[in-house]
Amino acid sequence: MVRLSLNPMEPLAPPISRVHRRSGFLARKAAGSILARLCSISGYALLVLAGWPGVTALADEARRPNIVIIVADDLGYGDLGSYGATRLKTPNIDRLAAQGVRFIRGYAPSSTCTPTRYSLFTGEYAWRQSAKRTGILPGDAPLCIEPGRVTLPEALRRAGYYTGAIGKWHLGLGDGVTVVDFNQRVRPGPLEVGFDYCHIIPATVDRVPTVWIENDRVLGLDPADPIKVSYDGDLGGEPNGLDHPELLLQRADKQHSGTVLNGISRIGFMQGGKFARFKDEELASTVVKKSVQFLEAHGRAPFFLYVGLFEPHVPRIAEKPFVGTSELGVRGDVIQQMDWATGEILKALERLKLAENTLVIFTSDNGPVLFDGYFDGAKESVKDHRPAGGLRGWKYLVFEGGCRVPLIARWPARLKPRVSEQLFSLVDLTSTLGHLAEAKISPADSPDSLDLSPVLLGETFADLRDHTVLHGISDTLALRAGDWKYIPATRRGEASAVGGARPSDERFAENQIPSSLLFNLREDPAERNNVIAQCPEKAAEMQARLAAIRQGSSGGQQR
Ligand SMILES: [Ca+2]
Repeated sequence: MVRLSLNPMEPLAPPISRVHRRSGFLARKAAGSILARLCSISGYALLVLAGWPGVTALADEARRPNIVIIVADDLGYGDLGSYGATRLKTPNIDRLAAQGVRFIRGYAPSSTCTPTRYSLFTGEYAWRQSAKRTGILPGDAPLCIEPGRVTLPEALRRAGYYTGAIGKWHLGLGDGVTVVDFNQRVRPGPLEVGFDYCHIIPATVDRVPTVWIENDRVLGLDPADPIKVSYDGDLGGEPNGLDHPELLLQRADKQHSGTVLNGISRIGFMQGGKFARFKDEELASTVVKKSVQFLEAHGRAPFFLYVGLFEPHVPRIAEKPFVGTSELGVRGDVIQQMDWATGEILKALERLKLAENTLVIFTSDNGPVLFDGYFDGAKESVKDHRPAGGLRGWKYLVFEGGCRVPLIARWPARLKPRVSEQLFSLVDLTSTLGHLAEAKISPADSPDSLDLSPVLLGETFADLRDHTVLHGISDTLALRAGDWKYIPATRRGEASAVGGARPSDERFAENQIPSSLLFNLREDPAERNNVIAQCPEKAAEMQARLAAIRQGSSGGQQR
């Protein structure tokens, strides 16, 4: 019943604690025990007092967790000590994993940033929308979530949570009718899709504009020096990376050779806003500072904090204390910086006595990539470290390395530390967290999201999700179901270049699937042995199931 040995499809995910499942009774007992601690009274008196209104309110708050979701950017399945890395020091996240539920079949629904984050907040696979809305968005793209939709943050807000987003956004800003003007109120944005507060950068650090936005205003903007942004052509007035390589801290490819800002050439062009521009070497500290301030200000209410970390996405510029601290070059340095940043947020929860009843989720939005536009030495310094933990592929691809990610959930009041084999897609966070927070999110609002809270709480032995769809660039899809993975041949016109990059680029070449692939992940976790010729019936079944899910079915899964 309890499988202690991990099957071979989990190549570098040693258990850090025994696989342990717990009953609903134990979970309820844990909730009771925290209440007892809170009240400092005996269990008997607790039962007597439970009917009192004040105590009921207290019980509610002990039952409903505060929620912090920390999403790393391009962190691979093998990039943490708790997931098998030996050359990286990630003690804070490893401790979180040891204290919580560590999933070894956690999946980003997409292998790139925007669509995964879209799915995380909406409970819908991003590929159901137009790629224009949910592809890898430029920094001036409109908001890709429909304002007014009952998203995860919106549902939590309606359920009485104070909601905040800090760090990376990359879900677009503005209505798409008027070109977003960063000198005015930047709306709609996070505040229109469920957040009470935000302190974000619009897209990614490698894209213009390189500014912070608090709520709906660019911070530090001087009206006399307005911001202009273009993804079509150089605006002039500022050096670009192609003409001025002498200004660069890191050489870059053509796509990343737009305006040079803070010694880094970016994707796109920007003018003005000189006082508003962020410094790359202060981004992590800013995320920590703002997250801690958020917890200090709102720790009394039930709260939901989304933290979009920047590491280890490019450009990788470590803050001073982390420069040269890893044995894997700058990518290692920023991963260790990311661990520090996570640790600071966890420390703040402890200091504020919020840790016990706060559900902390740590994960990544997609798999790793070494070279991603900047010649920063990451590739040359990787040694024998395997960022994807030995899985095939990387960011951008539907192979396991692109989508399988670390996924950790810690909630001391209710979750006992263990390793879980439950297949868990980040698209499931909407329904799962919504349920735990007693927030109303209908299946219509979150059509692809399953409530996996019984698994999280250890209340069931059942496998509540036996399949998930994985999504690569240019809307390539794969079906992961049971032990099997089916990747259909690339259709004509699919898998083309992304964002100006060439399809012959080695990052994207494997996205071209000349003929359909079928893997048995239990026997072949690295997706090396295509068995479609030996198992045509299984392939046909998977093909039909994927087609049905594309058409809107739940793929035969109960919800
Ligand atoms: Ca990413």
